[in-house]
Amino acid sequence: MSRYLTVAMGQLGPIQRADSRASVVARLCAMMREAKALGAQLIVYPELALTTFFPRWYIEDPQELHAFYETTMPNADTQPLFDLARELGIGFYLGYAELAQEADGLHQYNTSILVNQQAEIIAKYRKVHVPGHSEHEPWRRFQHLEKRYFESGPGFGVTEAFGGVMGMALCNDRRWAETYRVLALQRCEMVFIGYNTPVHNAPAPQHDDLSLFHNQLSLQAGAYQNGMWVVGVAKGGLEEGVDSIGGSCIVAPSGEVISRCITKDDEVQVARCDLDWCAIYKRTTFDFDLHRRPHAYGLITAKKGETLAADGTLWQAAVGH
Ligand code: CDV
Repeated sequence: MSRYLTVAMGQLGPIQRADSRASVVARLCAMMREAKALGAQLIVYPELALTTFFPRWYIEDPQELHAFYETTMPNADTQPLFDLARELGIGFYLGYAELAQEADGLHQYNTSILVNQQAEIIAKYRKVHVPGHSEHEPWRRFQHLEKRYFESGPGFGVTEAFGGVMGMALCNDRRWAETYRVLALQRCEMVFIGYNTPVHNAPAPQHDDLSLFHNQLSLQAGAYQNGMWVVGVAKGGLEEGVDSIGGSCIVAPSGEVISRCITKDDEVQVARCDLDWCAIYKRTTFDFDLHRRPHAYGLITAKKGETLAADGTLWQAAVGH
């Protein structure tokens, strides 16, 4: 049996600070038309896809900062994207900065939404692994103030849509094994992950040459070890003087990359993904019910100086307790 879903990556090139939302939405719409022409049922856009990656700046004025956030979705600027999606009958995943008025006040999240082919928002995800730092660190070439500008979201969930079980994550989430596993434990068959990743990693510049490798390594491992499709989509290129990786790709449950972007600009690539391929892995090597050993993974974590014995218990004799 086959359950095909044709998915497009809508990779973005840079968005400069002076670029209006309207101009960005026009770029997203152009890619949506191209995706439709290529037969896609869904297009995946990057993280923070409506603005420049503003956490690279230390911004003290709340009004100046909040200009980068959306308070409603859709809104006047993004409505054309929703209208086009409805006209074309194509779904989309979109990342943006969210300013949410909640009972206890204003909250800031790094958010993505999943929109169906009728242009209805069917799921919202708020980034869990918020990286970077929260105070101004002038020694860096540029800041990464996500911890200042975004709270961590509540967790990972799945949505039945597009003929399968879909999940969402954002950027740094893709480096964490837990992201994929928590989704896979909920039967996830395909996860969408938008990202913004500068080539330069200020706390660990020795990793700069490995940025693209680490991106792909994470996406491929997550796909294979969980028997799921992974769609990773970048905003790349030289944005406000900061060079970010591209490398958007679609990874099959086998861990193989079956489609990839080759530029760091606006670029659409598609893949025809059989959601039934997940079962080949989920029912064999990664049959969780049959082979996982949760009791051995331990609620026990070794602290510094302690050792875990083979059965997962703390081997206290080794440290003389
Ligand atoms: N936007 C991100 O989450 N970026 C992070 C790094 C560069 C801090 C990432 O893991 O790619």
